[in-house]
Amino acid sequence: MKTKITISLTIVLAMLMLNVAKATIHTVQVADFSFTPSTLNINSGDTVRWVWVSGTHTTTSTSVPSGAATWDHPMNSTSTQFDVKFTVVGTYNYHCSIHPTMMTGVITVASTTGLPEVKNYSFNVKTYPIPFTDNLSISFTMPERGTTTISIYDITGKLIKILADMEYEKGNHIINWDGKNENGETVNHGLYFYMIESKGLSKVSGKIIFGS
Ligand SMILES: [Cu+2]
Repeated sequence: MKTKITISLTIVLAMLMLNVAKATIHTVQVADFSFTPSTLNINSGDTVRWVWVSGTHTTTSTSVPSGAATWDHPMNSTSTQFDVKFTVVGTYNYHCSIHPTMMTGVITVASTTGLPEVKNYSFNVKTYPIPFTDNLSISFTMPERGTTTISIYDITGKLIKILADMEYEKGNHIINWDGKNENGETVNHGLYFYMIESKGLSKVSGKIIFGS
């Protein structure tokens, strides 16, 4: 039983963490008559993948930062996918050369240099007491100011409670969970986990035990 719970938790954690590892390919759907999403904010080193959905179009750069490569590629039933890896920071405008006024898109590429170690930042999370019965404290450290979501999930990966979704200053913080879900009901005793996600920084999670 204990092994089973541990395996389930590991799978759930892995599923939640997957977003971080997979964040380097961004898909844009090409259809009549739009790029979706038309605006993308990505990091240097990320890839944008245009995927054909319908019609006859192109993805064609309009303006790119100095030093960056341009592109012009058909998107139709025989050319359904096209990747560009972005390594030069700046703003890229692109369009469909067949529908230049209707179909446009913007990609903004941000630098990641200087922040690589922060990407896997652990937030120095500590939870106490273990186990907790009526109030759990989660302490964490922000390496820099950032918009951060702190949530509680159950063993199946179901969201139980969003504790915070706000801007935190650099430094130490403590947030509490009273064992209640979004409806204010006290949840069953058992294994849960917290997740701390800060845009552009990192995403971490760990287990907590509610009740003995
Ligand atoms: Cu088009």
